[in-house]
Amino acid sequence: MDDEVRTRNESAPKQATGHEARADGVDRRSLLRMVSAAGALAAPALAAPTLAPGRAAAEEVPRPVPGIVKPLPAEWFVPRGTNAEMRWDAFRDADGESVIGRHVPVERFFVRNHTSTPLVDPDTWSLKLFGSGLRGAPTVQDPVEFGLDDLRELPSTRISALIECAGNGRSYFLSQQNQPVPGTPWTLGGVGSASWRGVRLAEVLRAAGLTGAAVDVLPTGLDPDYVAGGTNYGPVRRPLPIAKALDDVLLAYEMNGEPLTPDHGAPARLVVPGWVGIASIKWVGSIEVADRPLYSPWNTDFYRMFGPDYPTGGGEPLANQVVKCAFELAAGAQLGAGREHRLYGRSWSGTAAVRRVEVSTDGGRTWRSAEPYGGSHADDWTRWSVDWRPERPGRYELRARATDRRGNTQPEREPFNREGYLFGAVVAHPVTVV
Ligand SMILES: Nc1nc2c(c(=O)[nH]1)N[C@H]1C(S)=C(S)[C@@H](COP(=O)(O)O)O[C@H]1N2
Ligand SMILES: [Mo]
Repeated sequence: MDDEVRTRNESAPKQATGHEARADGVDRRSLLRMVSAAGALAAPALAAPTLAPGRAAAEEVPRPVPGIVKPLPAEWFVPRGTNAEMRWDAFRDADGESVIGRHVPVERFFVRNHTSTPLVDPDTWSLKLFGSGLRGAPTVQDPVEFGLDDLRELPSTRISALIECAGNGRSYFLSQQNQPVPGTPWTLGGVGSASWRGVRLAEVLRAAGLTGAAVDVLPTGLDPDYVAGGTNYGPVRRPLPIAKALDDVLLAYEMNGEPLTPDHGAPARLVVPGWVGIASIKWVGSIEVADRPLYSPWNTDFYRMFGPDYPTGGGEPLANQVVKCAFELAAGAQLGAGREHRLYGRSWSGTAAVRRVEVSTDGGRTWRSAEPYGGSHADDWTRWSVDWRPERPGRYELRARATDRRGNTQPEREPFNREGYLFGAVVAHPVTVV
């Protein structure tokens, strides 16, 4: 099934892995905390935003997700296994004032980790490129290497782009359609927009000697192997077709104007605009460039559509995200009767800029247009608001529905797929008017 070349460099990163932890009789949680503290001393530029010096040693600091380095205050995040979901009600303070602009601050950005955040030393790290799609076909043992300084010397580019998990919205398969699906039960907080700076992957590939024969590239993460259901799937890695790699993919080393932090891929990650989050490999250690199609469990077993409506081996590997909307409001929020409220939300699509957003405050019977603000970009979300004056107390269901410039819109019901990927149907948002 899996005929790829293994690209793991065993000697490369310092990781907060379970192996070392168990060998020393220290549990993984304490080890990560210790390594994090050491990292904060050794690499202040990377670790400063994640752990304040005074807090690193404090045993009582709760870590709701042990594999994540940054603090996860309950007002901002919902812990979900190895991941942390961003709360949409954290976009506004108690008075309804906006506290988040176009970009989500790094400390509030959702985290999706298959295992745990590795601490990679930026001084000894290098990106290793090899394979049959490069001039001279360098091998994994003798790759073309770029250190962080080498990458910074290449022309840099800044983009605004969303990262969104393919499973974002998965919980609505069960809650709205009565279809149980396995996997992280995200509501709508498995998404975030940031400004990314780095070097275009096309630039790096060309500098490494890209040939016209290249078909696929395979970036591999330096995080610990992903083990599930008794199977070791190896390090997180997913092939990317050369056309997308050369189009708009960024090898990012900055997020919102600061060096990447450990949880978001330091020292460098891919940002693959419009595509499922798994394409945006964090902590990239190597990239194979091949003159033939490449495979890993992440484009064969995972991140394809499976189910009665799909071929036996699954649909094509997932690429673009679907259209979605979210209100900057808690589920079950209370609003005063007989008063004018301004409801805020954001809409996005993995295919094109959002063209229209409609909102219903009566459970989907009537719809009106929301007012966009702050511009609309293909790789980013569109912010909007709508005014609503509910006269009578009671329970209401808010709905928002977006359409992008290609005409993609949100259905009432999402066709089932076994893993619950790409839930794009209109989401009912309950509120209580008091
Ligand atoms: N190496 C590596 N890269 C990874 C992952 C991972 O677990 N390991 N998770 C992927 C998934 S599924 C998503 S949705 C995004 C999440 O990026 P974030 O944690 O910065 O929000 O990273 C992707 N890149
Ligand atoms: Mo994801």
